[in-house]
Amino acid sequence: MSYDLWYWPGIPGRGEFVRLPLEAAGIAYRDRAMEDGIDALTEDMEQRSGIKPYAPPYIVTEEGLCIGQTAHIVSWLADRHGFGSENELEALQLIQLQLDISDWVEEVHTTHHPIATSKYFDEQKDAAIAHAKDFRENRIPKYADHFENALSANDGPFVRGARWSHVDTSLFQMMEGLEYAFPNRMAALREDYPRLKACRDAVSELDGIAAYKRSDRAQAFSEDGIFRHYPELDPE
Ligand SMILES: N[C@@H](CCC(=O)N[C@@H](CS)C(=O)NCC(=O)O)C(=O)O
Repeated sequence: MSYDLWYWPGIPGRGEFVRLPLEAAGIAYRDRAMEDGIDALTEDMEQRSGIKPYAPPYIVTEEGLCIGQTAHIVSWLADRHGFGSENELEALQLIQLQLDISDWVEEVHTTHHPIATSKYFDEQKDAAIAHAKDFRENRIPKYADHFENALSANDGPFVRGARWSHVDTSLFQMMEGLEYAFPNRMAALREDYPRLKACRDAVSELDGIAAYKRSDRAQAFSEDGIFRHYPELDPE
């Protein structure tokens, strides 16, 4: 079984939240726009009929089933491949946490695009500086507290305890991205969140993730993606 993952080539972006559990679980997939280019992605989106994904990332099965929305994709993959939970309450709580991560990702995007997604950062820099200050001071700790608490429910290093889930790979990516975008703020906060650090370390040590990070498939963060480092948004 293999999947086609469609996401904008050249950035980790939201696509990375889908790649990571696929890589961790050793599930075969093709990163179609990385292979065939951005035009292939826009053509694929245009030729779809019926109810379409609103935006990448989306995933397509060999049978042609097409699913969008990052949190929805990884929760569905988790059910199919056993990195969710067989326990109904726990499975629902994992989806809830994954949706919380989606909200957090959107807030990261808003730090550099507080006025309009369609405008450049330089056109909204003053608003971004004000918005990022609140994000650094209030929102990062509030979300981090929430996930530190979730990680305390079991005996770590993952939310479920010893077995990783789609929430852990997404928390790993959040921590990686925040460290890239807000290194000063994250350095100041790091000691306050030992469970998040342990989770991130444990995900990085999963065989599939370690191999992926060594591969040429892994893409670096940049100022084209969701997690962007603008020094004005993370003063010392
Ligand atoms: N909530 C969606 C958001 C998808 C999304 O915003 N994708 C971006 C790329 S990361 C995009 O292509 N957006 C185009 C648009 O919003 O017009 C998800 O989590 O998958």
